[in-house]
Amino acid sequence: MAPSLADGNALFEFVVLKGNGVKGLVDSGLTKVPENYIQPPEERINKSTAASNQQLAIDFSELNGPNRDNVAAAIARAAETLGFFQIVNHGLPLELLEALKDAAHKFFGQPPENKAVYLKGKSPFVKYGTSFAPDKEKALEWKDYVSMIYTNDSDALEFWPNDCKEVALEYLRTSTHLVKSILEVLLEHLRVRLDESKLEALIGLQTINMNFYPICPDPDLTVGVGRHSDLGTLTLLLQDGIGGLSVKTEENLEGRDEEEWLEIPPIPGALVINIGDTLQVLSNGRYKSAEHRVRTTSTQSRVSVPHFTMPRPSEKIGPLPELVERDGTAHYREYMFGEYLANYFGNAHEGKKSLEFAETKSHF
Ligand SMILES: O=C(O)CCC(=O)C(=O)O
Repeated sequence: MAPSLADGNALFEFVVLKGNGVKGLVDSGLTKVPENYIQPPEERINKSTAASNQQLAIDFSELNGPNRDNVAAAIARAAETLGFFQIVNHGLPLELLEALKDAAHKFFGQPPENKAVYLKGKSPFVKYGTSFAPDKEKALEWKDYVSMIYTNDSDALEFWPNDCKEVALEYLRTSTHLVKSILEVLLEHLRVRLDESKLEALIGLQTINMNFYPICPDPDLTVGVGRHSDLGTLTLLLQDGIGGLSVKTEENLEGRDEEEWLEIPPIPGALVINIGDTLQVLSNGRYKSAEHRVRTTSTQSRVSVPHFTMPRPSEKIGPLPELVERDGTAHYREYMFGEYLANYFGNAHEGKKSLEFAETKSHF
């Protein structure tokens, strides 16, 4: 039974510890946002203030044709400025994208007890949960998720949830190919060559997540995901048609004199790509890991399916030596990626604060 909304501890136990998630709370018939979810005013997302990003989706198929140089330049430019771009004609079948969204709805539509078997700590291959760091957050995020950690195909088929495993694995297989091509373009632009094994090592740890944002009685008070950057190398994201994802531009970007939030509008059939902290570090700050956040909606639940690629925990990460030599200084120190992971998951979302872990004194 759903707890009294006025009892914060009971609500936390119901949503987080027992695995009912925000979905369980919404299904219990709530009509107002409980205190645990009310964001401080500075974190709330006012719909009217986000401008729509006019950047067009990049036609990825042109990377293999006569227009390659222009497409590669557009990818590099987006990575150097906003840290976000969208691609179409990427080669992932549209039926697969539809099947992924359906699988996400199916997984979260199950009774709570079926999802709770995957609660954090129960399996090394799957983590089901809600919000990002519920123990550490001032206000919870209005989101449930399931994270499928990839080791190999047979573990995925044995341990990932039945409703999602086949499509999620197919998504991982096909999108890894895309991620590698994007990484190659970005390295080429920096005039750095990495052998195949080093490239593999930079994306040696991969997860497919499914996010579920239930309808919210008052989106102005809550966040679906708070301001954060991703920790890894590149993220490839499938979003449905509801919208709500926005990215923060930096000051001085393309003539702006102050930072601004730009919507990343849903484009049918497109995939969103964003730069993670690791690529910002590797590129010695040239590529921008993008700060982003998600607004909730009051009309329909939203799903998104990110494919996170990152180095293995035992990988040593730091700015690429060619770039340090060229720039004359390293803006980030070297560390084991496992240390970065522990620091990232040990803190609540707070914009790009995660990168402070890697910054040196010469950081701009
Ligand atoms: O749902 C989205 O559009 C973005 C999700 C996200 O930022 C995340 O899962 O880290």
